Amino acid sequence: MVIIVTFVGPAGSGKTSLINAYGSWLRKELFLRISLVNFDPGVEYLPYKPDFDIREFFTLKEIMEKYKLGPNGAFLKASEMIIDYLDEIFSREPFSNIENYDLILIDTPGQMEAFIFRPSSTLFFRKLEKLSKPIIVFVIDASAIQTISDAVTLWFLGVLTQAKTGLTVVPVINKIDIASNVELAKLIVEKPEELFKLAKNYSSEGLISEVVPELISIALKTKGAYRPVMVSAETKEGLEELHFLIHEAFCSCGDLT
Ligand SMILES: Nc1nc2c(ncn2[C@@H]2O[C@H](COP(=O)(O)OP(=O)(O)OP(=O)(O)O)[C@@H](O)[C@H]2O)c(=O)[nH]1
Ligand SMILES: [Mg+2]
Repeated sequence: MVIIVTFVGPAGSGKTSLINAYGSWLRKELFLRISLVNFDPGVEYLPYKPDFDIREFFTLKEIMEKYKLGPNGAFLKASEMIIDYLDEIFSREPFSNIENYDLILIDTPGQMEAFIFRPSSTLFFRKLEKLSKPIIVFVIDASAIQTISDAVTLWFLGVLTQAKTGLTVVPVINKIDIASNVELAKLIVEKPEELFKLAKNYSSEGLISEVVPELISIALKTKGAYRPVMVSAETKEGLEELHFLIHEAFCSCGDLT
């Protein structure tokens, strides 16, 4: 059964680069049949050749001009348009021939509030669910983690993605080659309970010291059995662990027939 992985994460976290690196690695090392799909109408340059590209239907630029919108309004419009075109999109490669592929990797825009956190994404994922059990890889940018609250808020966006979609979400910490605070990033992966203790003793005053440990305890409750992995789309380290994690998440939430 095909594994469909949607890469989600804040702007610039490395979704596109990671899909490119992971897709190439899967082809070269495991000889798997991989299809790459672009759902970001705003991207100007893609490092990979997609089998399906939403820009064949519309681009952000066209929407901005046609509807006289700014970039954010145009992203909102684009996510509504994806739903209008849903049947047509799913009648195209690779969705029309999923038996030809082992994995389909889907790229999404970083403007999560304009797609993932909108009603459109529910319809999109319901459609994917008809093909296979969708897995979401949530990409966290290690170079954006400097403090405990950075670590927790980015991690928590993944928890919210899980709450919104109801799907299995595996967090992945990307850009470890340029991590701002590698020890803190590592804590999410290796000892999230430790992060909780640190946050409890957080010297900062007021709400943060109360809210942050609460957020961590919710994240811990919802994290499931998967240990996040640390990767770099640039140096390619961690790609094997990422594959193992995706496979594990797929096997434990769907059947393999
Ligand atoms: N050093 C380093 N840079 C990275 C890594 N992954 C991505 N980048 C860089 O980070 C920037 C953003 O990467 P993208 O792959 O475009 O990120 P994205 O999440 O697809 O961005 P949006 O689609 O705009 O949300 C680019 O300059 C990449 O070269 C990494 O692992 N290490
Ligand atoms: Mg991108």
